[in-house]
Amino acid sequence: MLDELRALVGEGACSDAPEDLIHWGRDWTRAIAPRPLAVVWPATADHVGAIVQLCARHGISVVPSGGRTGLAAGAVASNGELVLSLDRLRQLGPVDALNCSVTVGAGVPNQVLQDHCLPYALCWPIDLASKGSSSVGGNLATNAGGIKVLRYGHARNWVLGLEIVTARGQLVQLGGALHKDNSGYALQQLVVGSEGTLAIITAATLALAPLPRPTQVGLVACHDLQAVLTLFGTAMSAGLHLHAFEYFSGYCLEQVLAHTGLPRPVATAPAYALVQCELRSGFDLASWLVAHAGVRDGTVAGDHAQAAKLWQYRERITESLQAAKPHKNDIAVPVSALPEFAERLQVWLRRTRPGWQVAVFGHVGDGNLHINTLRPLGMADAAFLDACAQADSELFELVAQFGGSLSAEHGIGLHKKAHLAITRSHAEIGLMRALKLAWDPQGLLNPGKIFDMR
Ligand code: 2HG
Ligand code: ZN
Repeated sequence: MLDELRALVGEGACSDAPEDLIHWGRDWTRAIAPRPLAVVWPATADHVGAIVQLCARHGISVVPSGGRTGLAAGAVASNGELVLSLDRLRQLGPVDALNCSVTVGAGVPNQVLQDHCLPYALCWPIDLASKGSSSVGGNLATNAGGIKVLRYGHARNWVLGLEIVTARGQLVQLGGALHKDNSGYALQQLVVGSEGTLAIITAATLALAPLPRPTQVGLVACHDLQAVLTLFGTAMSAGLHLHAFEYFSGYCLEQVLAHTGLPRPVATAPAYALVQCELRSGFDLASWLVAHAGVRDGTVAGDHAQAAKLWQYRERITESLQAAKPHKNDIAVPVSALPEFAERLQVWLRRTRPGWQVAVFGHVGDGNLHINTLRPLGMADAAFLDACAQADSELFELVAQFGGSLSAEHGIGLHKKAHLAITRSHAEIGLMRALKLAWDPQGLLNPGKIFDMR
């Protein structure tokens, strides 16, 4: 099989070296050990098709692989699969400024795409802390969210067409550059967010947005999470034209300061909010924030460079926690239910994780909280994982009571599939299984991710 692969893609484009297997066989998660058969880096979509056909003949499963910044083990190959990296599919098509669209290869990093569109005063408005390394294909396969969902929505809102390779190795174009196309099922939307289980994305035609109008960014220290949520409610009712409204706890900021060496931006507090809104004449974010009860201290960026610095306190939380291998939750409830849910969450955390360090942060403007639980000193890895798995069921039951989701934006991957039925009905999961069977009858593409077939 490996000889055939090498003959197909070239000697240097396929590896089974132990260090490659570890590096390419996993994403940002660390709980499951990578154990792929090999890694292959095709140069063209036709190669991708031929590789899938080869795998089908040999009965080898395929794990499609993008920038591997995912947090749900959706790109982990732990079971002798072939890792199929889309890294070399980096073609950048011309920007169609009139149609506001561009076609790019799946391996193009998010930031490279943004730079490509900038001269046309356009952007692909999916903005992520991992934009330097996450790729367009991965962003779409996981329907990535990020820090501007409040303003622009998820990745799926910004895709027009997809080029895919099916589980039979067929290259198929789904949709095109059309902003309006009501001719039957929107199959490209089915592939978006399917985490590589239905097809492999090789290229995408993306919808682009005009560059945002100038914005103001402020970082404020608040009494608690409830004060942050009240501030958000007031901002919404005041019609603040929000682009982002983010929360992080005092503990998160301390971890970022320790990890990055950045200076303390505002007075120490239990909770912080990062607010980004459009610059409108007659509105001054600084005075608006100061006038708000519950805000202890704050700073508003004077220019673009200062705004980018303020964002670092929020965007660098994940990397600051990474060394501690935290257990991650990524839940969502309807935004209006967040204040009551947050109240119940705090009580639940105090009861189930007394004395544990828990980093809570997230996109409160989207009803999305990230809960990172750190392993207490002296507790063995296995005991920690067991305790977290048990706590997860309780947490997701609570989320379900509020009509929420156990994964707001990171996806299900291997990590959350055991709990999927808590917030998705059996009927829904049954329909997902039927689709998987129709698209991938041999179960070759990213098997075991999202749900098992039985
Ligand atoms: C973020 O919002 C990312 O920074 C990562 O979604 C969240 O590390 C996490 O739990
Ligand atoms: Zn997030």
